[in-house]
Amino acid sequence: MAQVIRAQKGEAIAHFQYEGRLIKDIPFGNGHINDTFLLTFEVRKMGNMKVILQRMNKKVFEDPVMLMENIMGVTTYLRDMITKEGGDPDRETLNVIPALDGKPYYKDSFGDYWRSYVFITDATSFDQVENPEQFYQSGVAFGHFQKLLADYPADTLFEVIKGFHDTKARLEIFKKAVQDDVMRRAAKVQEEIQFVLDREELAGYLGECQERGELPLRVTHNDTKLNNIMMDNKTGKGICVIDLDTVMPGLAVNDFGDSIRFGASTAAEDERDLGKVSCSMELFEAYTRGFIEGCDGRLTAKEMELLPMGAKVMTFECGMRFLTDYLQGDVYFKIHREGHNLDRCRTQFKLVEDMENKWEQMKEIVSKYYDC
Ligand code: ADP
Ligand code: GN1
Ligand code: MG
Repeated sequence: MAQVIRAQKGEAIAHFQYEGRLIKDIPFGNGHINDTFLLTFEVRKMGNMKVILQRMNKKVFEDPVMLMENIMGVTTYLRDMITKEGGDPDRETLNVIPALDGKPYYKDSFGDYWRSYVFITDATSFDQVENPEQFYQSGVAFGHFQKLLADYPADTLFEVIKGFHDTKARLEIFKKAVQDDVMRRAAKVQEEIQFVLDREELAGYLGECQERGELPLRVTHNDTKLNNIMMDNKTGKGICVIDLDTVMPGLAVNDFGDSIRFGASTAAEDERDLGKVSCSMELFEAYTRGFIEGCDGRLTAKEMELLPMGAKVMTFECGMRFLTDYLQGDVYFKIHREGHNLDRCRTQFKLVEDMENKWEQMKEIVSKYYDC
């Protein structure tokens, strides 16, 4: 986060509708995309107020204004739905703090866009699952999120990143990165490159199902990692789905799959000791049960059937994206050490292999919940 110039952040802070005196400002969270800060303000006798301030990643998000329009649309809708359900909309969805001019973002003099959210207190986002119950709860919350947005007018959503989960298109980008080999790294990763080429057919699988009308396009989150959900410290429930940058029309099986690739792994996404990495069937089952419950009957039989495929394809796609970024010189995902993206790619491919070995078991687990 060293690249965030203090003056730049200071300028942004001065342009939001904050109250009180800033007493603490620290980098926050483990996201790979935005620069996130936790600010604490002392508001006279009312005590301290915490907010999240983010510099949006301008390489990743080419149109932050439209992105914020999506987020305003979705969070306003969610507030309404949560209120109708008797929930607490101040805690159960993101709440945008406007800039002084009333806009949901501030554009600084360096051309960077900033936004701010109310900090969700007494809740935690986890980088690794601690127990199956916790993963089950995150499944309920992501499934419920999908249910809440089931009738949201999908055609009003701007496509923030074109072809975000178009695995086939990502395969082509990967092949070009191998061919261009701008960092001269391809020779070192022949085994990983071959891993992708041996599984090319995976890339087109879900897209083709959708084209044939077998899978419906829904409003989906598209980045359902465990650390994109706040878990309530007291109840242990998934209280709020965050990181709404990529809410777009997509496939429910991909939302399911992205959670599995991150949360059902027995190790961290960037673990170097691959001996520690596997796809836990206990965790897979816990999430499956929670997600299906949260979706509350909205999933079609075909979607149910393809949940394991969603897990395999999302893990394959993510590994391929990490490898592409490694080959391109680490221009997309934030890295914290040399070879970080390669380490991440290797855990994903190890998981894909493990899923291939456990394929029948994964299908059996899903079929147990068909009638929920
Ligand atoms: P990125 O796109 O970089 O992943 P996120 O929006 O997910 O950015 O934010 C990064 C981290 O910041 C999250 O994983 C979470 O820990 C924390 N965070 C983000 N928004 C909030 C919020 N409103 N309240 C509390 N923590 C938050
Ligand atoms: C990024 O923003 P974050 O860290 O929650 C990425 C996801 C990847 C994930 C891999 C906008 O998620 O697509 O699956 O890293 N988000 C974007 O950990 O590209
Ligand atoms: Mg995130």
